Amino acid sequence: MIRVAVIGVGGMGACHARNIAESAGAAVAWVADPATDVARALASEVGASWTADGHEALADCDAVVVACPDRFHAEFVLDAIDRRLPVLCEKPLTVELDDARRVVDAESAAGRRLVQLGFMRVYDERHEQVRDALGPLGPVHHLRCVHRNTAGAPRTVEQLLVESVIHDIHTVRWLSGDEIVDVVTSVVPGPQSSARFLLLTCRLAGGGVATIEFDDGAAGYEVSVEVSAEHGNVVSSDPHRAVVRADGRISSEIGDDWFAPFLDTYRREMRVWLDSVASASATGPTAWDGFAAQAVVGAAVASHHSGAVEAVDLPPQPDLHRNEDA
Ligand code: ISE
Repeated sequence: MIRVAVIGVGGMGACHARNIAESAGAAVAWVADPATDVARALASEVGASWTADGHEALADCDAVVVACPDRFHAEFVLDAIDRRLPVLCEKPLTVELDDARRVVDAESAAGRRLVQLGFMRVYDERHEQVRDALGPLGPVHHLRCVHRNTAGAPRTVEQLLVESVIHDIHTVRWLSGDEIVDVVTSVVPGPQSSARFLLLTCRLAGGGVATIEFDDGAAGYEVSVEVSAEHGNVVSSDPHRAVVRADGRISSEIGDDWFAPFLDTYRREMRVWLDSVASASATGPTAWDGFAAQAVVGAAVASHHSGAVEAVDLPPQPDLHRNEDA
């Protein structure tokens, strides 16, 4: 039985804890969060012990899920690596690039992969279909990600990039198999000092280009991808929703929630991670993927301020993360 400590009881922590509780061969040993009432309730629901101190939980478990607020990710991932515990960390890996570098270095020094990063689009069937279809189509010429979010509280350019667009940055790297070498960011402002719409134009190391369109105040939540490659073009399928013909119109519901469309994806992500813990061989998105995506965010923020094309400066990739799924 794999005894997992879940750090953080927000939406993602609770989702992961419930998925673990329903998984064969695994149990939630600890739920750790200072938000006592919510944490205690979740702990009793999934049959776990509760603590306010995540490090106490790490001292008594076989594996860790880090789903606390982004700014605390690095602290817990580094502790997990130090204890040689496998860790599934929610995206983003960290908020600061230097912290992401520290995680990559610590894992390299440990000499084996311990971190799986929560870039969960890679476990989403609609994205997997695109990846599989691209296999025989040759080099990517243009990759287009469209990410329509429904407005919550107004957010800054930096928040949109770190909290949301980072998914699309990973999708670009994963589907193209390329690093992003430079980026230009265009912003349509929202109310006060918030941002409403971002367009990132990225050059890829292999000569292709990628564009990421992100709307934080769309009419409904939608994520899609379209890829033009040397020998063909692939467009992700629509999520299945009934098409209604009534009153002289054809209509289909979009939905405004980012969580519900991915419930199966989170289950699959958890199953893959638990299997990798059981076989002591981490798979999936790496700490390097988290670092590289964070470096693109840094260049995109710089481009927003300078109005110019900004290079993404990546150090050499450590051997440990080479030849892994991007
Ligand atoms: C949210 O945190 C997610 O992870 C969703 O997948 C993403 O689409 C959304 O924009 C984020 O805010």
